[in-house]
Amino acid sequence: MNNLITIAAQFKPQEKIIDIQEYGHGNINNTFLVTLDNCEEKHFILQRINTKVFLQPELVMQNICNFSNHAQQKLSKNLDDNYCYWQVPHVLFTNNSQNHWLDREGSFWRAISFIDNAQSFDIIQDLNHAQEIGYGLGTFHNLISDLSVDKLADTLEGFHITPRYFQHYREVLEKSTIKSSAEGDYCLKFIESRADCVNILENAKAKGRLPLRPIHGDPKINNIMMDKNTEKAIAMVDLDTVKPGLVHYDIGDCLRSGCNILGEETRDWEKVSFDLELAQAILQGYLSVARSFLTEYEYEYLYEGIRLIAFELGLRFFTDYLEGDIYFKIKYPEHNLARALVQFKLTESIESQKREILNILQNVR
Ligand code: ADP
Ligand code: GN1
Ligand code: MG
Repeated sequence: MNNLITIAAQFKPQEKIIDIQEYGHGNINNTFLVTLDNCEEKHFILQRINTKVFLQPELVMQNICNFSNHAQQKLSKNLDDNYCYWQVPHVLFTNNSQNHWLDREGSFWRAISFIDNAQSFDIIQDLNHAQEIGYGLGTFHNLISDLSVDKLADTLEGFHITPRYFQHYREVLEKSTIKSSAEGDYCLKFIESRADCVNILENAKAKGRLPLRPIHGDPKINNIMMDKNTEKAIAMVDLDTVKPGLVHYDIGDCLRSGCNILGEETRDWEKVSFDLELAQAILQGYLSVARSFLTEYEYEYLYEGIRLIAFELGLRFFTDYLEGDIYFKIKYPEHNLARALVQFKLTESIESQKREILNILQNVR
C-alpha cells in the first residue's frame, strides 16, 4: 500500500491520497482506484501497464494523448447536441511533465482521469443497456473517425489479425505438453474445422474492400461506462488498443461480449448462446450514430466479422491455455480453457443463427 501511495503521488503531488483499491475486471493491466482528500476531484485511475502485452508502452501513451486531445477539441467545438453527455478520459502528467512513471522495479505506471458517477458491467443488463452500448461505440467511432491514422502508432502488432493467431496456435500446439481432456479435444476439433474461415477479413482488406480506420480495438461491454443516474453510455475507457483497424473488429467484439447473457466468465459454457434481440438493440444503437460512414462492403462483411471475432477470442484464450497463461490474467488453472469454451460455443450459436443475424443486419440499415 505504501508503495502504491508513492506511485500514485507522482501524478498528484499536491493532493492527499486517502485510499487505493484494486478496481475493475480487466484481463490485461492492473487497475486501481485512487481516492483523494478533495471534494472536487475525488478519484483517479492508476494503472500498471502489462508490458508483456504492450511491448512499447510509450507508444500506447502517445496514442491515448493524441486521441484524447483530438476528441476534447472536437467536443469543445461541437455546436449541435451530438455529444452533449460524452466524456473522454485524459492522461494525468507527473510533476516533470511525463505521461507515465517507472518505479524501481521498472514497472510502467500511468494515471487517467476518473469518469465519475458511472459504472460498467461485465454482463449486459437489458435492452436499454444494449442500445446504449451500441450508441457508445458509434459515438466513439464518430469522435475518432477524423483522427488521421498516421497519428496512431501500432501498439500491439498482430492484434485482431486472425491468421497470425492461427499460425501462432499451430506453433504452440506442436510444442504443447498439455494432457488431453474432453474439453481440450472439443477446442482442438472446433479450431481445425474452422481453419478455412480465418482469412476472411484479412483477404477482404488485402483486396481493398475494407478500409483501415482508427478504432478502439477492445470495445467489450465493461469498457463502456454508463451514467449511474441516466443509464446512458457516457464514455469509453481502456484506450490502449486505439489504433488503425477494421470496424469489424470493434463491432464484432462489442456484439460477442454484449449478446452473451451468461457472460464470458461463465463455467456453464454448454448453455452459452448469442441473443438476437440484444444484437438488434446494439446494432440499432450503433447505427443511430454511425450509419453514415459505413460502406457497402463494410456492411457486407459484418456477419463474418461478428462470427470471426468470437472465434478469434476463443482461439486466443485456448492458445494462452496451451502456452501456460502468459497473456490473459487468470484466477484458476484452467481459466483460459473455460474462457475458450465459452467463445467457441458462442461462435457455434452465431453460426446456427446466420440467417436471422443477416436479417437483423438488413433490417437495421
Ligand atoms: P484492462 O486493460 O485491464 O481491461 P481497463 O482500462 O479496462 O483495464 O480498466 C478496468 C476497469 O476499470 C474498466 O472496465 C472500468 O470499469 C474501470 N475504469 C477504467 N478506466 C476508468 C476511468 N477512467 N474512469 C472510470 N472507470 C474506469
Ligand atoms: C482483454 O483488457 P480487457 O480485459 O478489456 C483483451 C481483449 C479481449 C478481452 C476478453 C489488449 O481486454 O482483446 O477481447 O480481454 N485486450 C487485449 O475479455 O488483448
Ligand atoms: Mg478493459
